[in-house]
Amino acid sequence: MKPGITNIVSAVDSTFLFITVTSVVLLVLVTFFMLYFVVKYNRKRHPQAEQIEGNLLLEIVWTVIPTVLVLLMFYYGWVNFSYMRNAPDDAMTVKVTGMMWSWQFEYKNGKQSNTLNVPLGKPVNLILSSADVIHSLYIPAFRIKEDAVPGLKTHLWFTPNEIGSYDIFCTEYCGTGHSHMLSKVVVMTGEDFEKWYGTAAPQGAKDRGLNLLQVKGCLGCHTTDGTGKIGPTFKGIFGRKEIVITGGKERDIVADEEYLKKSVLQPEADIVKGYPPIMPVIPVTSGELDDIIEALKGLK
Ligand SMILES: [Cu+2]
Repeated sequence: MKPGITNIVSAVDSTFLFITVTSVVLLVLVTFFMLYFVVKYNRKRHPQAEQIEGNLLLEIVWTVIPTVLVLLMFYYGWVNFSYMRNAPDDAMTVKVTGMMWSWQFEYKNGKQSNTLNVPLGKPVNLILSSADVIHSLYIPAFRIKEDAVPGLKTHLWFTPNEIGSYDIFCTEYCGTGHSHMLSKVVVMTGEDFEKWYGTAAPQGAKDRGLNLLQVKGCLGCHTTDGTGKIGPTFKGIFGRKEIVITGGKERDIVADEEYLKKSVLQPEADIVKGYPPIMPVIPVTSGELDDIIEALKGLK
């Protein structure tokens, strides 16, 4: 860790401020002199053009000053960038998976969540990957952003310094649900975090299923309150009559267990009329699928 840098937010902000202020000062200076010379050397005052040989001192000044400025920009950029790329050894590791269209966070003890819960003051090292296409995890409050790429592990770290809840966005256009790919970083006290971290996984098929609907990102596209989103609502789905499109032909079905299972495993097989055929295949075990069906039966 480089001395003098205490956190990523101030490192990014100070570099950004330095580059912006320098650029604004130069813009004002250049514009001022441009207008000044337009007035000073206009044709009315100088009907006869004259040859100006040059000025060695002036040329040295306008070469050296910008060179020093861009070297300083590089220096600050490099020092702060290398600080941002190297997580401290005591950081807590969280696995992040981007998928169409949700974020899944997995902790060391196997706990999964669709919000990033972290304890105050402890560095967090995120290891990113993607289950389908390229996404990009962006946490503006912490000034960090990194792509989540299928088949590749990328990383990102930060230290949360204030209790609160902060937005997470996907900043790589990843399809129809891209703008719904939102989540939160929830910064809590160490005590609250330990309590949350230690909570056992939900018991009972229905509760496990409801948790899976969250964690697997289903609720990114399907609601449980009866309103349509990107896909049909889960409310009252079990036993509902639907018109689906199968291989280009409309047919009537009843959403029974067999149909629901098939819709998870082969989302493209039957498309409910009026919805786009965009549901990705989300990896589930057969046990998880049974729990999900139990949860769907309960959403009346
Ligand atoms: Cu995305």
